[in-house]
Amino acid sequence: MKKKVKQAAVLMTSLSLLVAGCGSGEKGGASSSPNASSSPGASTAASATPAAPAKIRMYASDHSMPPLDQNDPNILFLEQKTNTDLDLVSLPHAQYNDQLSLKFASGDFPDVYQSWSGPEADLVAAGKVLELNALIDKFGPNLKKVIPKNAWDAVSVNGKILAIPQPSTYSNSVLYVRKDWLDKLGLQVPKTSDELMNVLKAFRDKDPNGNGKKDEIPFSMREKFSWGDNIFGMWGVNNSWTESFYNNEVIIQNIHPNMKPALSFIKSMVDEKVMDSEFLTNSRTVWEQKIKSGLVGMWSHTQQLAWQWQVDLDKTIPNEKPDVVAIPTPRGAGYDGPLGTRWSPIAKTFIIMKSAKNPEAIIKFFDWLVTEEGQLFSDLGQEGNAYKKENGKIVIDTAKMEKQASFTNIFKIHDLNEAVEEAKLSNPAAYAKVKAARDIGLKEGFVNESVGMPSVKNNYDIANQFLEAGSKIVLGREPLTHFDDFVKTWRKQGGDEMVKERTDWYNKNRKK
Ligand SMILES: [Ca+2]
Repeated sequence: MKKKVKQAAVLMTSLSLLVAGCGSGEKGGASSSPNASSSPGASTAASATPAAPAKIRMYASDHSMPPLDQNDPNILFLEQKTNTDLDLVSLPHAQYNDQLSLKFASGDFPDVYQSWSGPEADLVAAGKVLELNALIDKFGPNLKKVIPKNAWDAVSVNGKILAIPQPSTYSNSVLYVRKDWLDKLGLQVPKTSDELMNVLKAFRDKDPNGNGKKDEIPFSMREKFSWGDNIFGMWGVNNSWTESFYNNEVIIQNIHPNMKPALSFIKSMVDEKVMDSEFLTNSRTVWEQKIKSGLVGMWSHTQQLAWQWQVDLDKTIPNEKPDVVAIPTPRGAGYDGPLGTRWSPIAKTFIIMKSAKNPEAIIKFFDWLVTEEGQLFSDLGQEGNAYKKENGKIVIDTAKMEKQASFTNIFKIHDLNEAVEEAKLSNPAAYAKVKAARDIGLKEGFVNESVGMPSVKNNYDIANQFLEAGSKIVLGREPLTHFDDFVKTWRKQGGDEMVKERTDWYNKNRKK
């Protein structure tokens, strides 16, 4: 009970701040009477008087950062630029979906709310969600220009656009290699799974760290097969929740037949002792420690950290002159489909309710955010604060930029602004490394059909059952054929229902 009271108090405070913000805003007395601007008399005062700011009530995640004040200078600037009166309610990230559900269940709907996918199926079924096609055609020219088709597709059902997506054009994870080790041993970047195995064996045998000890860990990954994405990705599958349309069914990739060659390859890595012996249990800390101490030759990780890994290793093993580079995912033997990791074309989304009072203004609001000016603003705030322009180049004050991360997390609706990304990094070498990793990520990746699908009613313990069967296979306690038994058993114990549920949804809503 006490907590509820406290929340109400916070809400009251933010509302009163909003009112105060309006009163002291550039429009002065006009806001005291919401009807003033629509009365015929108002237009006689000055023909150039703009329309009253459109009120927009928005729910968004706080992205685990301090909530934004309604008087935050960036919010005020955004309101002024878009002629809106924004009532932003940021909800705690960890309970975001629960809190949203509670609000919706009690009939408390905003004009627009943030999500990470298309709207929940029950909201759509209840007719609560606004279809955006016509509005975007009319009021969203920049949205149409900046957001690619695959991102729109991920938030569309039967061609009806049900959210504004923030696009994400690259896949999650790339393969990193100690290029200095390759060079030292006269090795080429591996392009196939066989070449990869040869490189890993050379790392094992030829003392690339030069300490006279056979202490190298050619490849490392983390507990429960995590961060092994680009090993699985050599055969176009993924261990984290990923679904694909295969053989007229939508299946979770843990039961995809391509898992067999992937698990078989991991088994050979274990047999050849080129895989970290603790790969099934490594915590993040232990795994990072091994890489930073210069023992690991290759690992899979998010491509955004291409420069961070270099900085970390420069710090911990400067004498070895480490060179961390991202390389394309090698092609698995016998496989000819797309490589890399599962790929989501969207980052976050904004869903507009049918009850929204100013849908046109909401579309225009997001349309401004993806203009070149809006992109710079949502990334870096107002010019002269966290950034300035010198000879046409953006120069960033990093400390100030970090202070406005809360704002960026909520309002950034573009993917990456190249000029900003370049300016964020300390030097051209850093940018080159990050760009190279991103370019690999851009070319790679396969579609994850679960993006934009409703959540499953029951997953029939797929993750644990895969982990158990997969571990037994790669450790040699069961033969590779055990995979077929695992699939059969899982399907029989309810998995078939999940496959049917997903396939039915796909056929009804997505099949072309
Ligand atoms: Ca060594």
